[in-house]
Amino acid sequence: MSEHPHPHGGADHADHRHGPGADDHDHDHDEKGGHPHAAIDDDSAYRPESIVLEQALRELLIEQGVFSAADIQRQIDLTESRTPALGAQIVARAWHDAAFRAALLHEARPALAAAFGLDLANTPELTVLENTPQVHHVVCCTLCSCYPRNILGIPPAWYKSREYRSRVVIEPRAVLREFGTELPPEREIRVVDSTADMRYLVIPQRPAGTDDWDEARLAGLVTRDSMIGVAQAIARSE
Ligand SMILES: [Co+2]
Repeated sequence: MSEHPHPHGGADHADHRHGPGADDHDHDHDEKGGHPHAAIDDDSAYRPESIVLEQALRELLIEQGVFSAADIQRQIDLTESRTPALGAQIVARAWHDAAFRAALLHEARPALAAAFGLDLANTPELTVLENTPQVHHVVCCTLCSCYPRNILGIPPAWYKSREYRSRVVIEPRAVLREFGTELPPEREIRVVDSTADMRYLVIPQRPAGTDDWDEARLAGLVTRDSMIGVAQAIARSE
């Protein structure tokens, strides 16, 4: 595949498992923003089963008072307000502050609540993994598109593609190479599979020559892809 494997078709999410509650769910709302639940007009006769089921379930849960349409909109707005810039700040802090890094690796959600004021209590468990000279972690969701949206925002299209989801677990080294990431043959690659109950964030290796950098400058080296593990952090330019 090229750097960005072809995007998935709409039916990719038919198997989707939602976590409990409305938080951090994975199915694709309108990624362009706007009104994700615009009335279905009949311009297109084709509606995938997953769309029909989602609407039916959502309407039922609203009708039963489990949550309101406004709750859903609020959660969508929150998710869409999150971008990889937040993840980059978190990684930069972890590089810079050994105590925070240890707390983050030990139990991510309380560490993030304390250091960044993030309320992740009702979101899926988050595990932070650290890339080292010995081990490189790569994140995927083999089932659908589970992703730490509360930290990184909306996942890229390739992350949700069937090609990425299936190939990265079988031949991670080859997939990484297609992203331009060449790892030494002796480095172990661990692929972790996200689920409705567990999300992952990768701390990439800190680039050499940045020992005296402050957090803001370090954050500029942390890309979205490096926090998924398909890339390394940007090397310091001389
Ligand atoms: Co998933």
